[in-house]
Amino acid sequence: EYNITRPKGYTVSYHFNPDMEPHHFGLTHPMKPFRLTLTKSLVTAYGMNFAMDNYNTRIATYEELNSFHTSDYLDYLHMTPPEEMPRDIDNPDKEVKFNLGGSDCPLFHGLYDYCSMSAGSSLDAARKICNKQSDIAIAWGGGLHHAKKSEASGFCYINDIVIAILQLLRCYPRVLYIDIDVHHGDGVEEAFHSTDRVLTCSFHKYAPEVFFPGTGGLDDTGPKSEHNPGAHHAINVPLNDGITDEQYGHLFQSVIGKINEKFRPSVIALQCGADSLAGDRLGRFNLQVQGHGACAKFCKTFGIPMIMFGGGGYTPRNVARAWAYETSVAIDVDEKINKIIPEHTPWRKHFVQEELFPSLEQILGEPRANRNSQKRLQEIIQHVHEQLRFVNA
Ligand code: ZL4
Ligand code: CA
Ligand code: ZN
Repeated sequence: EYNITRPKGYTVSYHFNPDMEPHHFGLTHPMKPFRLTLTKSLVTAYGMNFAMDNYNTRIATYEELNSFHTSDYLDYLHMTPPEEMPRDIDNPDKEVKFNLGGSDCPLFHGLYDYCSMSAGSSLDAARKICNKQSDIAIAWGGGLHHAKKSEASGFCYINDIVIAILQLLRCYPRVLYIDIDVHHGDGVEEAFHSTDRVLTCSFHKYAPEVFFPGTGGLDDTGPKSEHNPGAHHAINVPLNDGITDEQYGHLFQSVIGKINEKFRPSVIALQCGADSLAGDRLGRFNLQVQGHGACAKFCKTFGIPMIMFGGGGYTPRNVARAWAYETSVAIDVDEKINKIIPEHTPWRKHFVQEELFPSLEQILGEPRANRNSQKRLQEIIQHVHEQLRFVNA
C-alpha cells in the first residue's frame, strides 16, 4: 500500500471535466476522449488525488474563446448543428468552411461544448497559476496545439493553449512553451510569432509532404523581419523515426537548458502529447514512459510555475500510463513508487512472481528502427545554440 502525501513547499492542481468523455469523433477516429477518464482513474487508483487540489473545471465562455478565435469562426462552430454542416467525405460537392467536417476534424454532437470544456480546463489551470494558488497545474484535457484563430486543424478546433498563455501573459513577463507531442506545435507557434514574450519550442517528427503538418524545420524560427520582436523566438527540433529515451533526453536537456539560461522564462507551458511514445497508433518515436516523463522532471528543476497540458496520444492505455506517471512526477512521489507506476496493473497483488509482469518495452511494443544519427542530433543542438544568441531576456 502506498501512502501518497502532499508535496512539501508547493501546490499541484489537477483540472478535469468528466463531461468530455461522452464525446465521440467517430468510431474509427484516432482521437478518443475516453483516455482522459482512463488517466484520471489510474491517478486515483494510486491515491495521487490526495496529494493535489482537484478541480472539476467549468466551460470556457464565448468571450474567453474569442480572446484568440474570430467571431466568424466561433459563430459557425456554435450555431451550425452537425446535420447541416458540410462534410467533405460524405458530400464531396459541398463547401467545407473553416476546415470543419473533414475526416481529421469531423463535426459531432456537442462539439462546441467539448471544445469549451477543453479550453475551460486549461484556462482554469492558467488562472490558478496566475493567482499563485497552484505551482504546477495539470490539464490533460487541453493541449490542442494545431487550431488556428479561424480554422480547425489536425483534431484541434479551439487552441486552449494559446488562450491559457494569453491569460498567463497578464501576470507574467515571459512564457516558455515546450511541445513534446510527435507533431509540430504550429498553431501555438504562429499565434505568438510577433512577440518576444513567448518563446515556443517544439520537438517533432519532421518529414514535409509525408507527416502532418509538414512545418517546423530547423530554419523555421519565426518571421525574420527586422522589426519583428518575435523573430528567433520559435525554436524547432525536427526529428526522424525511432528516437530513443537516451537521445531525446540529451537533446531536451541541452536545448531546454540553454533556452532557460537565455530566455529566463517566468512560467512554463508544457504540452505533453503522448503520441511520441513507442507503440502509438500515429506516432513514430520510441520513447518509453520514463523518457517522456523525464522532460517534465527536467522542467520541474527550474523551480518556476508550470502548466502541463495533454495533447495527442492514440493508444489510450499508454496515454493513461504516461500521464499518470507525469502526474506522479508533478507531486514528487517517492522514486520507488515512480518505478512501479508505469508497470501498473490493477490486479498486481494477485501475481506472485515478478516475471509475470511485462516490461515497459513489452507494454509499449516493438521498437521502431532508429533513424536519428548522433551526428545529426549534434548538428541540431549546435544550430539551436547559435539561434539562441539572438535571444536575451
Ligand atoms: C483519421 O481512421 O495527415 C480520421 C485520421 C478518421 C476514420 C475513417 C476515415 C478514414 C488517421 C488519421 C480516412 C482517414 C483519412 N478516421 C485521414 C492529410 C490527411 C487527410 C486526412 O496529436 N487523412 C491529413 C492529423 C493528420 C493528415 C494529425 C495530430 C493531432 C495532435 C494533437 C493530427 N492529418 C491524411 C489523413 C481514421 C483516421 C486515421 C490521421 N490524420 C493520421 N494523421 C492525421 O498533434 C492533438
Ligand atoms: Ca511537438
Ligand atoms: Zn500529435
